[in-house]
Amino acid sequence: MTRTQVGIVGAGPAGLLLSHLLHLRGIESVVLESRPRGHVEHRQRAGMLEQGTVDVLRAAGVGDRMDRVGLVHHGIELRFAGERHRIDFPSLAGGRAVMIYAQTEIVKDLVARRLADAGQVLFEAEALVLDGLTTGTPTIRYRHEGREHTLACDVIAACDGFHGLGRATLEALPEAGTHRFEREYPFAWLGILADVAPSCDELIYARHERGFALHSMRSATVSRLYLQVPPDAGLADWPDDRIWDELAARFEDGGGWELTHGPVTEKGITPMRSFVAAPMRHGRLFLAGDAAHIVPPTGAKGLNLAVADVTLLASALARWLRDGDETGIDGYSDTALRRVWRAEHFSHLMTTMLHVDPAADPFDHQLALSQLRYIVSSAAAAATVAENYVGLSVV
Ligand code: RFL
Ligand code: PHB
Repeated sequence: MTRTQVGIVGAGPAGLLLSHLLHLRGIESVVLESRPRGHVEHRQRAGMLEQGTVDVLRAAGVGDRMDRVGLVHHGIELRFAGERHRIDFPSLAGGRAVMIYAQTEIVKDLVARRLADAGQVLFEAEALVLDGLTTGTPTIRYRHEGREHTLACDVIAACDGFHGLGRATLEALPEAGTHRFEREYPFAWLGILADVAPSCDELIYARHERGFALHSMRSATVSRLYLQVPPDAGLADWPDDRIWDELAARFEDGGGWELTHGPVTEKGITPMRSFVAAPMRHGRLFLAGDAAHIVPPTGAKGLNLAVADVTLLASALARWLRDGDETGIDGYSDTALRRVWRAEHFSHLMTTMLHVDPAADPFDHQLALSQLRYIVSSAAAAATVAENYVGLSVV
């Protein structure tokens, strides 16, 4: 049996950043991660950071590489019906901007920093059972190097993603009173990484009658692109040539804009889902990040929500564990959920407006087009998209 103040399950961005923020406040933690370090550091996922996320990483002293190689973007393009429209963030959202910096890089920066600070991050350590949640000493039973161990803690933070143990544990306890709110979408995203310079300076979100497409990037030489595909699509259905042809068709603007092709270095399919589990706390177990909520990636909010949750949780836990002040932890779930629901709404709006539901009737199609036209012709409507996209400081 070992002991720590905060036992953290999961070394994704939520768990690693929580551990680092607690360390800065003099609170000790142990992070247990079921997968190997290389897997966690190379899993291709999100890439767009809100201004607030950038500010948190800088203030925590883990923003140097982000500031050196990240790309600051001041707008996005909406493309539909052969038209191109720019949403300008600084003029519409109080001078704010966003940063393109991949989740893989944030995770590498945080792992390096935790290890440099002699933090305990155990890879290939799978949490098996969370116990004693309403006692003064909850425990985590986990398997590491072929043996089972027990970690006794003051608090457990489940930062273990959508398929993790934290939420499953709460859902199996009727007294936790966990509610699920969820929505499935009749499509998925096929994402590629390609060794080619981006064909645009800012992200392009395109609605085309063939479906949605997104042009994002990782650097001046690496592009990240996504296509709406059927929910049951397999990678075998999508050889590289078909992907490039489909992307070119969906980004078509009738005006000579061209998509440059390049070698595809990675491909994956992600289901689309909206999900919230509430409350995000039971006794001494706290959920943060994807463990508690999922958004479809169209609003680029998943990683940003994970960062917002643990920023709140770290200061609430520090006040409690250091000063005995419980107000922060008592308000954690309600405060976090306000931001979560704002992001759920925005992500749902972006998703339904930009994707083509094969079962939708022409009425839905016209509603989506009308919503897009409104956004690109009214400063008030454009500001709604801009301020949600760059992130609201108070929700
Ligand atoms: P993560 O990153 O899923 O990390 C959870 C970690 O917990 C570990 N784990 C366990 N460890 C020990 N014991 C157990 N029993 C465990 N069970 C699980 C897992 O191995 C993992 O390392 O959650 P976190 O930290 O909350 O971070 C959230 C973000 O990762 C997530 O919101 C975004 O990446 C969502 N997301 C995207 N967001 C965007 O904004 N834009 C995107 O393009 C985008 N693409 C994606 C995504 C999420 C994906 N997932 C979850 C399948 C693409 C994918 C494929
Ligand atoms: C990405 O760069 O991976 C990305 C950017 C914006 C999104 C989703 C994904 O909305």
